[in-house]
Amino acid sequence: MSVLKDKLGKKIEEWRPRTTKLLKDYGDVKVGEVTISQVIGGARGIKSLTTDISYLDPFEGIRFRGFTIPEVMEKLPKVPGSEMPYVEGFFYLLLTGEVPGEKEALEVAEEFKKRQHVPEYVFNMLRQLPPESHPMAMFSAAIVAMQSESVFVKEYDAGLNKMEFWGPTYEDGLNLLAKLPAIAAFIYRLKYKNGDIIKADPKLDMGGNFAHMMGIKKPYDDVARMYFILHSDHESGNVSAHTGHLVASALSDVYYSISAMIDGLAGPLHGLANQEVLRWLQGVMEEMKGKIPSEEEMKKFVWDTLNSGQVIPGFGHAVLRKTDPRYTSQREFCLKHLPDYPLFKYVDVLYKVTPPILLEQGKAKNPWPNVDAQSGVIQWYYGLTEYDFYTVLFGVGRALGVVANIIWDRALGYPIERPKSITTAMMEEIAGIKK
Ligand code: AMX
Repeated sequence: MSVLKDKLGKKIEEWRPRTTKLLKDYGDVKVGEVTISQVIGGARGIKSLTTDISYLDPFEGIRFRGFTIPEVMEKLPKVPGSEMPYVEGFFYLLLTGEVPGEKEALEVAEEFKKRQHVPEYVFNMLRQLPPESHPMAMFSAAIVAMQSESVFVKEYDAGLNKMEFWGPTYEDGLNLLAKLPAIAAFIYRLKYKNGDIIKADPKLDMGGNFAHMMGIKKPYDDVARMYFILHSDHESGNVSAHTGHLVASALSDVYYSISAMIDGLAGPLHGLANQEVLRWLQGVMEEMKGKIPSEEEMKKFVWDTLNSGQVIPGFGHAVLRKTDPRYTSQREFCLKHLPDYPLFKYVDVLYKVTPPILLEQGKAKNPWPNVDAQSGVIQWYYGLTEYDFYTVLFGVGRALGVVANIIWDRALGYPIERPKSITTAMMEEIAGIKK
């Protein structure tokens, strides 16, 4: 058994009694109340999910296994010659809650390498899709196409004990994660580089190999590592994470669950916002004929968008009530590597003018920028200007967190998810509205 799986097995054995005790002895203890605005309003803020992989504080932002983003970047072992940690080491942290040493990170990297071969039928299938297919549709299709590879399905069909479900889920999860960079890079090269595919380099780590297969030089390997880590997890109620968990709760395997997760991420209010930000900024750039707008000029673009009934992409959040630390990390990267890049200056002016305008408009509960406001600029700077590909990068990262969650879902025996609906008439009655 691999070091990671062995360690995880021990953690699971230690953890199970905690969940069992809560359920058995404290199952009736209330954790909150539900209001009509929450029922109509997308279940916002209802505490009805549990995960130990990450926690999102509205004012502090995300913590992965208790660590802030700067702590993660500082504590995890770095790829030699790079500023950023091994993505594989970060996955070890997400799964086990322990910071790996270099030895453990390298062992996970080896595990991924062993599993990275993508079956040829996936590439053949992608080649058959219409050329106008969105990269997210291609990505989702490629993942679900591999469903017949599921180890979980084979073992389940052979009569697997419920306590053992997590083992083959782990195998499926690692098999899939290891293949995602090659699939993503294939989609990119097929769609935008005339199908000129670059083969994987077995010597490289996940981030390094991805940059290599994309055909983008250093320090894009570090951009890839940073990007996958930052986008990995945001507790479990956001659309992509929740979709992955929900589908997996029916004991659908990791391929079905992650494909569905990708579909949720593809919406403009969620992952697609990073593409929308770039599209919006390009519109401003065209109107400004490339000149950096003054704050007054930028204010006009923002108000015009709001007055035409559209959202400002990259701003606002359902949980956060401050600037997203994922935005801040990427901003720091920009300040270090591309401080004078015109598109970064645009984002900077946008950052200055938008929050006060959203406050003045008085609708958005959070006027501050989220992860998506900054990420496209970095990609653009390193030559990845095909912005409808950006959400695929988000998807590779998000899969790390969702796979970790699904493995733990199976380990702790979380049941099929099934919230209850009520009718409008029932709510009117609860509210005491007289007919
Ligand atoms: N621009 C304009 N209006 C906004 C806004 C923004 N950036 N953010 C929120 N609002 C509006 C909402 O549309 C809503 O208007 P309504 O009352 O007319 O329906 C009102 O403010 C209240 O919304 P909210 O409670 O503050 O936000 P929410 O929880 O309903 O939605 C989010 C959160 C992210 C979908 C929303 O802020 C938004 O649309 N932002 C722009 C798109 C974006 O950046 N999405 C990416 C989020 C991060 C991610 O998942 N990748």
